[in-house]
Amino acid sequence: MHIAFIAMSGVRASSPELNAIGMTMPGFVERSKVIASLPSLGLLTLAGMTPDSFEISYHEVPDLRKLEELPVCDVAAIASFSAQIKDAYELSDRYRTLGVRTVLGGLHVTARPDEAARHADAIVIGEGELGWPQLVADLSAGSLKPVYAADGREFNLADAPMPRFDLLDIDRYNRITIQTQRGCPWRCEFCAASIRLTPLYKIKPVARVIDEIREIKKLWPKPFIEFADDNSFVHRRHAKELLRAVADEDIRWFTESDVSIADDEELLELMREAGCAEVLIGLESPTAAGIEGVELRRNWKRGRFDRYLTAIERVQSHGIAVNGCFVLGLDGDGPEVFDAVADFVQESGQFDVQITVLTPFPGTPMYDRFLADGRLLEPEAWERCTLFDVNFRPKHMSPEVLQHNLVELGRRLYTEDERTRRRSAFHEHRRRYLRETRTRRISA
Ligand code: B12
Repeated sequence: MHIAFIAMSGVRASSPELNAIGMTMPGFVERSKVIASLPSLGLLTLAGMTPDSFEISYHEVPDLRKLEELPVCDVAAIASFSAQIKDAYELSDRYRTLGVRTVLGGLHVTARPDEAARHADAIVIGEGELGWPQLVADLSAGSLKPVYAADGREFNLADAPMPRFDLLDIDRYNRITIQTQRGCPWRCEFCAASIRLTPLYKIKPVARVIDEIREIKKLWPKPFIEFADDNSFVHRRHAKELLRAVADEDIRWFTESDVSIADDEELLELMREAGCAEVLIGLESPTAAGIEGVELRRNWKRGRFDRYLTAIERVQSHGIAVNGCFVLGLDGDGPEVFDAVADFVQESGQFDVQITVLTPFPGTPMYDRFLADGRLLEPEAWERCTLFDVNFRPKHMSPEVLQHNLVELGRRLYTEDERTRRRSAFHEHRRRYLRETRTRRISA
């Protein structure tokens, strides 16, 4: 029996204005090209749990309209996030008319299982590793069930399978993803990432992570790796053990973490020595009013806000570039936020900046609140869940003003000059740190 693992991939935006700018601005183009070529780690992981008795293959569908032929298979296991889920449904429906059975899973399916079940022979809700072994056993036994749910069970990352990186045409990728942790201690109201799969903060044993890196290096000797983590290094002991081990692997890598990494000089030094090139940090808003209440557990990000600038300098002084992310359209922010982001980026000296619009993803408290308040423009327009398309009524501006000013701010932030200025600000942070360290050493 042949299982085809098919990822709806590629990055997109619906707004024509944004698509126009995206194609011209160097900074914007570069970022989307980088992330667009990431493989689906979710599917490669499930492929790693599939018995050898199955024939398997891996495919990516950046644009369903351009897909000439459906990959030949007996079972299609299809992955997508919300933005492309309708394409995933259409692809699944087409397979089923041809008598091919289909399986859907992932963040969106977990948030909208009833909707997804209408388009598949089986759905997997929650962490895929929990449902997949039973699903493939049922496929072999000819007793496939419609739903495989986690039902409160938690997958232990110590049992994580080796993702099937060997299924990839490695030259197509400028980064490969591995996951060192899952979950996050914080509860940002809009977050639609792995906290929607597990309420826990889970770590993968260091030896397993190193095994995965070595598996990738068999295909790509000097890889650039993206940790598909939502918040690396929260567990400090695990983090430092991991970084000491990664340092011996001679790789360069990128990850996402919260701003508290700046508190720990030893951690920053270990990140640098382990080859960390850039860390993406969710700053969310350049204003105290904007960040107020975003993190639901204990307003944690508001508590860190006053130290954002120091934190960025401290991380960059260790030669680690910071990509600070801002979410535009938060309830505490008005039309002044666009200038505030530009001013903050200027003052912070951060190396890179990512701007997205507040996006009420299904399965998030924010989606439910906006739905209840009648603030969603089109409640089920999942194709607008791109992080770049406005799909709600902001509190202090119109949707049109938000959409237009996102593009205008993109024009200001992603010019060649701005990128050059940011690059030299980043290097200045490092030079200043080295100068101070030297002076301290001499005067000691
Ligand atoms: C890598 C990545 C990508 C890659 C994806 C690679 C690919 N080919 O699929 C690319 C660059 C293509 C991408 C594109 C986009 N992305 Co993106 N991306 C990520 C990132 C950084 C890591 C995801 C990851 O690898 N997680 C690790 C794996 C192991 O977890 P997983 O995918 O959830 O898979 C597990 C389960 O969900 C389940 N599962 C998943 N798929 C399937 C399928 C089946 C059949 C089964 C049984 C189980 C199953 O099993 C897996 C193991 O437990 C996350 C941020 C983050 N840190 O999570 C954002 C993230 C997932 N992306 C996001 C968004 C918005 C986008 C874009 C819309 C951006 C854009 N404007 O184009 C597009 C959407 C494309 C689409 N298909 O819909 C949002 C998604 C929110 C949501 N709920 O929809 C996230 C959470 C970022 C954010 N901050 O909000 N992205």
